Amino acid sequence: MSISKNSQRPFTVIVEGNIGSGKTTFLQHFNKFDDICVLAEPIELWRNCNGHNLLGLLYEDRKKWSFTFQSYVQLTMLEQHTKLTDRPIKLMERSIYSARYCFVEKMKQDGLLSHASAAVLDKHFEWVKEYANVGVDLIVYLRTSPHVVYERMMLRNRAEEKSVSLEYLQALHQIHEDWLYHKTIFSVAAPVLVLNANLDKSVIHEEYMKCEPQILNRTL
Ligand code: DGT
Repeated sequence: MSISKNSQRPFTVIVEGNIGSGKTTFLQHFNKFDDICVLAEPIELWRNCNGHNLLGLLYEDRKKWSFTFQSYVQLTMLEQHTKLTDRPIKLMERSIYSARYCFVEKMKQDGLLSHASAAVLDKHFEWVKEYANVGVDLIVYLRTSPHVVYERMMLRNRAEEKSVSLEYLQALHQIHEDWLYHKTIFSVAAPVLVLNANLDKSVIHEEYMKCEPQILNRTL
């Protein structure tokens, strides 16, 4: 694994959006292209870190496990960003940016991280941004309304997410909006393409196809 900032990286696209916004389906849509290295979110790693289900622990007791969880998310995201590939395009589900700007931010707002823990995460994040090869070229924002993703989340019934409330999704939505749509908080690492991800699965592929030129031809 190389984390040299100077080493070449593929054209890198990150897919962002609220929990349940359809990032996995989006990635599946692009799986068919030989040019693209598709990297799904490392959620299975978060569910099994040497036998510990960190995602489960997090939702059981957020105050106790937020720092531990985010430390591991940051590591696994760094691995994804720097994973070598021969393909010219890399498509990633989420990023080290949403981990910090959305999830850590929400934890700070909710008082789940001590000032000291937040400082450690921030120092790590700032170092990675400065010295590691985590640049991105395009951000695809799957824009949804919180009610829609809440329903989807209930339907998929992921065991760990039973305690996730509509209020939590609304707050997370607002942070995504401020970061990627209004661009009023944090810096935006690349141009943002906004898609209507409220659409039903039966028609969403047409919406996804709107991205194909930007991703495959790399023109913006
Ligand atoms: P999709 O395909 O759009 O439905 O994607 P999801 O909902 O499977 O993926 P995502 O990343 O929105 O959320 C997966 C779970 O992991 C969800 O319970 C939220 C949690 N999660 C993801 N990234 C982070 C993070 O950086 N921090 C925290 N606290 N939770 C995270």
